[in-house]
Amino acid sequence: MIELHYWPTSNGQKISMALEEMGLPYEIHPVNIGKGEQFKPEFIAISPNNRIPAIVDRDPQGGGAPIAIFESGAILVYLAEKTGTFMPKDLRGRSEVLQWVFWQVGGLGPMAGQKGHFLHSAPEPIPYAIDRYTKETDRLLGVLDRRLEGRAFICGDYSIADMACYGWVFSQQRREPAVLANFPNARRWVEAIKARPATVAAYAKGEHLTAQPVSEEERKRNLYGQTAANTASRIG
Ligand SMILES: N[C@@H](CCC(=O)N[C@@H](CS)C(=O)NCC(=O)O)C(=O)O
Repeated sequence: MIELHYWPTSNGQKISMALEEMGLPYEIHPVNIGKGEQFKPEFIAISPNNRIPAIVDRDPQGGGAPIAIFESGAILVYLAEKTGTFMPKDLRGRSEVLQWVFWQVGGLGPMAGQKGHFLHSAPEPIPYAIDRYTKETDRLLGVLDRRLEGRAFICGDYSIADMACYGWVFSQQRREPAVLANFPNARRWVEAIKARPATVAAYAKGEHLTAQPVSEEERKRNLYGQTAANTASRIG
């Protein structure tokens, strides 16, 4: 059994998508990041960066003590290796999938995340920041679109690279339908992944969680303005 410590954000959903695709039994342990549950000592024990997602595999290959993993890219690779699925085993294929997983966690996710922050959550509009992250996200969507030219998925068959990227493209498209106007390959790819039964199941399992009310003020207090000192004092 795998414990999934998450909240249904783009980073969280990629792991529930993978668990659904792989048919692994898992139980959801919600970490309401708007309420500050990412600072609880029991969560920090498995995710020292106070970020979701994290997993605990109670039945690791070869037995032994449960394994805790944080960082969504590392979790996706772990699950692909555990099941022998959604990542090629040959040198070249594996290397390609890893490159695109790293591209997402180091590029698309952070840039699209900052774009969303400065557009929708910053206390006042900062034109330079909005422009910088909107352009960089657009550039990255162009990279993805070019990669998908003549390909159904990012690296041959559907893989953890697609699972990593999907939520970051889908969540932008949901908020800003025209964002993919110039990217027909990415549009086609998003629709194909959206329709997969595992994607539908993963998103459905997270829906009831976001229905829990958290005031905007509390959410912003918990998510923004974290420093080493104030995070350490919250962890206790
Ligand atoms: N690089 C990390 C990023 C994780 C991340 O940013 N998670 C966000 C939700 S999408 C979070 O936990 N935020 C809580 C906070 O900011 O305190 C990963 O890929 O797992």
